[in-house]
Amino acid sequence: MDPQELANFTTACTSANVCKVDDSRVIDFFLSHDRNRDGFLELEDFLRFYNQSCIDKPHSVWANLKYFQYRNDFKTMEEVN
Ligand SMILES: [Ca+2]
Repeated sequence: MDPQELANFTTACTSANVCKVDDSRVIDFFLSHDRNRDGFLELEDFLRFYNQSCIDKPHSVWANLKYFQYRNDFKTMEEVN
């Protein structure tokens, strides 16, 4: 995932304004989670972030899942309709 993709993901996860690539959330995220500093977030980095987020801020993780149409049983709304 590159910074633009993270900005798009952040926009998709929130109902706030559009997140731009130069948003401090994007910059700070890459500073904290792009372990090999290549400008891309590897799947392992992304999963590590979400794993820790499940512990630190579960309400945010549930909200993210909800935005992507996942129910509390991890089924998508598409699956059950
Ligand atoms: Ca990287």
